[in-house]
Amino acid sequence: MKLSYYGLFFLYLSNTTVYADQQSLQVICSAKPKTCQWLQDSFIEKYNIPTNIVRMSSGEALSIIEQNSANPDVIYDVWWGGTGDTHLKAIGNGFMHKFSPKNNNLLGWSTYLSDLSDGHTVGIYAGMLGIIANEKVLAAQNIDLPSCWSDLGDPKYRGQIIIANPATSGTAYTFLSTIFQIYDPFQRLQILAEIKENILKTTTSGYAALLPVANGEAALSVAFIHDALSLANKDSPLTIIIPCEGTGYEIGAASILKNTQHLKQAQQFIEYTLLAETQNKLTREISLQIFSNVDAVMSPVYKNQDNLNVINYNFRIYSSERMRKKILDTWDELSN
Ligand code: S7P
Repeated sequence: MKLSYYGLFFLYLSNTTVYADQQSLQVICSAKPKTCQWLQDSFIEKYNIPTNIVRMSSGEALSIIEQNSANPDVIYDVWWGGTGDTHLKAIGNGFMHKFSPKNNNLLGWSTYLSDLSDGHTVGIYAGMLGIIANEKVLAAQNIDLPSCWSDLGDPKYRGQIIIANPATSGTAYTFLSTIFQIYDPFQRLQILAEIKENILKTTTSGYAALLPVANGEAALSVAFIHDALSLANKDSPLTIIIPCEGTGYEIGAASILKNTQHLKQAQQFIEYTLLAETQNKLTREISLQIFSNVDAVMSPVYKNQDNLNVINYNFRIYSSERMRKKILDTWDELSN
């Protein structure tokens, strides 16, 4: 029997259910691990509220929440970070608590997500997707850089792409839904089939796919550009390409789970992450997304307006149950 990506993923999750300790605030964090650790430490330091943060990729978190919605022993309180489409899907299925932040000093895209979810989530950060290339690896083989999403299917990039699994990763799901929104059904099937042929391996999270590319194991990845820039250094120069067709973007969200046993602390946690002071510390020390507080400093990655060739991303449609299934099934059924 051939186990699909999807099948393997659920097999993996069925062994990882966490029975949370009742005393602490339990937070699922879908940002990069360093950000999650920083949030745990700084929140405890500031409020002295026992808090336990578990890192999961966006799709992993969604599956855990879906599987455990009816199990009162599994008591996650907050889901912080990760792509907004996965939060919206959990909200659509009735798994999340209402939450409207007291903080009203937020940018339009942040409150847009609240409106879209009928007051069940809020946008914490935003970031654009891009093609990330290790030019040294390409130059060593005399291969030029791709310029467009469709170039990634060129046979010259065979074995040169490492991306995440879209069932587990919000980054990879955003990539597929971007291709779905740019190309017609025939073209997207063809492009995705060609790209899949070029994949060397997949990872669970989008950020994890960048590490082997930075280390020269392969030449190309697809990731949020702020994550790539926070990794780029002199020894492993990563080049960011905004594809010629335009690119998709994420609104990273924060929501409270319906079964929370620590509602007040959960609200306090999210409010803490909406403060300009918290967001500025993250920008200075760890994370280069655009943060949602009006008074937050602008990430140096996104200051350059030339970077903003984004598509009119449809969060409502691409977070729906039907569309998520369609996208994941399409990817799963393509061979590589
Ligand atoms: O650290 C910020 C960030 O990269 O973390 C999230 C993450 O990449 C989404 O992760 P998965 O692919 O693991 O689901 C992003 O939401 C965000 O840009």
